[in-house]
Amino acid sequence: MSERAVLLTDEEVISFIIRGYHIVEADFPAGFNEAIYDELQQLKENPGDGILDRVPKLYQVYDHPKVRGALISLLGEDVRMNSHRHCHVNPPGTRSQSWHQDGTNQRHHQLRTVLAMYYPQDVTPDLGPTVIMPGTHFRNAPTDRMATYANFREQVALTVKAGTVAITHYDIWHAASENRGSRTRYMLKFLFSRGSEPNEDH
Ligand SMILES: O=C(O)CCC(=O)C(=O)O
Ligand SMILES: [Fe+2]
Repeated sequence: MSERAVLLTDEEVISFIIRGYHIVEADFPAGFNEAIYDELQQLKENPGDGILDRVPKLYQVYDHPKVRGALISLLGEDVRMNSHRHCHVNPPGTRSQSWHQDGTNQRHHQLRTVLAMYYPQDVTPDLGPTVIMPGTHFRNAPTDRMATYANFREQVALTVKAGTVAITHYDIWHAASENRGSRTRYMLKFLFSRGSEPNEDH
């Protein structure tokens, strides 16, 4: 039996609704994040959706009580891991991505899907952090139009500690930034969706 989920407070849920993201700093056992980093480095090709089979330790990331609790608070007890997932590899020397929303905008008055982005290494400003723009999850924007957008005053660079899981609304504007550092920055992007409608209890 897994440890009890640590749910979000009402303030944290309200903050997510307004800003479109919530950061979880998970306390994994010593050496856990480093072991995942090493396994990722040994992959000969990117296995796409198969990343969970290739690196099964990732189950423990999304089963962490604080991660599971945040997902339950946002998407209900019946929250489901999506079969689509991806290991985003940002090696030294890459250029910044353009601002974008993933896939087709899924705008809906209820929260349906989130991205849960796990970082197995510390992400310093030079190591190509993911940059997100709070509040943009309600704003449908064609990727073409965003191609000329540069820095926003209120953008947030996810400079985080190893073991952090950044949970965002699926529609938030985001981009990988350039990696000026000397090692690869990984980000594991998993999707979670609501499995059933909210009831009176939650
Ligand atoms: O690697 C990142 O930080 C973000 C990558 C991304 O958003 C994408 O490729 O869709
Ligand atoms: Fe993306």
